[in-house]
Formats: sequence, structure tokens, C-alpha cells
Amino acid sequence: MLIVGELINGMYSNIALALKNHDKKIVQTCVLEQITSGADALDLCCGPASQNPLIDMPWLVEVVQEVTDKPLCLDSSNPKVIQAGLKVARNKTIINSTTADVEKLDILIPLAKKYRSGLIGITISAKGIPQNKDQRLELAAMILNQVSEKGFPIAELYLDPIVMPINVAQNQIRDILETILEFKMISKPSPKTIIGLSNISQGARPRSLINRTFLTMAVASGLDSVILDPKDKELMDTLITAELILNKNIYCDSYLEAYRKK
Ligand code: THG
Repeated sequence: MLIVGELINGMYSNIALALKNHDKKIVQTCVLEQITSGADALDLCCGPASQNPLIDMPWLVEVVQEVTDKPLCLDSSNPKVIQAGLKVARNKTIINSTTADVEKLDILIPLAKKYRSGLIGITISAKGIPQNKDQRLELAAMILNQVSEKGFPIAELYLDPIVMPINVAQNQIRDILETILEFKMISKPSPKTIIGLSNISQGARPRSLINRTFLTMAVASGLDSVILDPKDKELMDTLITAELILNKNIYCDSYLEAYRKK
């Protein structure tokens, strides 16, 4: 499982403040805490409060690279912001993300090729967020077609069914789990799968319990990578245990200690 830490996001007040003052200590501390907790990669998102994401994104990339060589998920809906981050990245990158819209794919697939970046394709289009599994699969097929046509490696594509909050779209969550399973069967080789886990509990409680219960189900549905809060220790222990039960880690009595990153 590729664990992407979600905490470098302008949605959080400490990061919003760090971006405003270009205070790199706050960002670097948050990066190292996430890595110590088990993050394999970092999501970098300037968020809605950023006045100038074209400056803030490359700044984030630079200051994060000073303390780690882990992969970076450049998280923006604006391809120009993503490109600004790619230009200064030395670490492996993953573009987060393209929607299933031709205008976006026409820009972001060539960018991903040029910078040898991974690419997250979310099953949303200009028409909005899909309401069922069939609509999600249709958008995934559209992304997959474009990726193949443009010669981008499918193994570097991460499909994201877009997790909706449980208090908004309770009747869609089962569909989202089934979609993850079907993404793996949509082509050979399979694309990778990813979700933004914390979306499910936005506005709901108890958040951590909802997150870790859903994560268990998503892991059983074939999830390859997840954007989450690695500092949630119970969540990380649940993930290790889910992978143990699915025979991805070898059992020993001290398996939590064995697989938890120190
Ligand atoms: N898919 C992809 N990328 C994504 C998402 C996704 N990136 C963003 C997001 N979703 C994943 N990251 C977060 C980060 C934080 C929260 C949820 C998802 C979150 N934040 C608190 C909240 O909104 O309540 C903020 C609390 C605070 O202000 O301190 O829940 O789905 N590809």
C-alpha cells in the first residue's frame, strides 16, 4: 500500500499560515512527522486560502525536498499550478489530478510523460460528480482510453472513484467500494487505485472510526494507495492489520511493531 500523507494542505490552518508567511519550518516539521508515522509519499496542496498557488506550489516542493526524497503528489485542479511544481521537482512526482475531461487530459497526460510523473485520474467530469458505479466506470474508461492513446503507461495511472462524505452520499459508498474492485479489472495491465480517505468523514463523527472502518473495506476491495492522516495511529494499525489478514504481511505476535515505521 502506498501511503500518501494528507497533512500538507492549505485546508489546515497551520499550513495556510505557513504558506502566507513562507515559514518552511512548519512545513518541514509536518513532513517529517508524517514520514516517521509511516507515510511513503506526501500530498502537497496549497488549498483555497493560497493567494498565489503558482508561487506557493513550487515553494512547497522546494522546502519539502530539502528534508525528504519521498514522492510528491502535486494536488491542484489547475494544471498551471501542477506544472509550476513539476518544474522544480527532483523527487518522483504524481500529478493529483486530472478529471475525465478532454481539455484536462490533453494538457496533463503530456505533462506526466514529459516529467515521468504518475497521474491520478478522478472520475469526475465537467458534468459533475457521478451518482453511481456505471457512471464512474464510464469516466474511468474515458481516462484509460486517452492514456493509452497518448502512450502513457497504464501502470503509472491511479484511478480515484472520488469518495463522498458519508453524511451526504451514504447510498453511494457501497458503489464506490465496488468501483475500486472493478477498476482493477478494467484493463491489463491494471491501473492502480487510490482514494482520499478522509473525505468519507468530513462533517461526520466519530471521524477516525469511520475512516478506519472504511479503509478496511477499501483494502479488501483492492485499494493500492491511499491519501490519509498517517498521524492517526489507530488508523495506521488498522491498515497494517487489514493487510495482515489479506496475507500481504507475514504474521508474528509482534506484527504491529514489526510493520509500524519507527
Ligand atoms: N482524491 C484525490 N486527492 C485528494 C482527495 C481525493 N486531495 C484532497 C483530499 N481529497 C484528501 N485530503 C484531505 C485532507 C484533509 C481533509 C480531507 C481530505 C480533512 N480536513 C479537515 C476537514 O475538512 O474537516 C480540516 C480540519 C482542519 O481544518 O483542521 O478532512 O479524494 N486524488
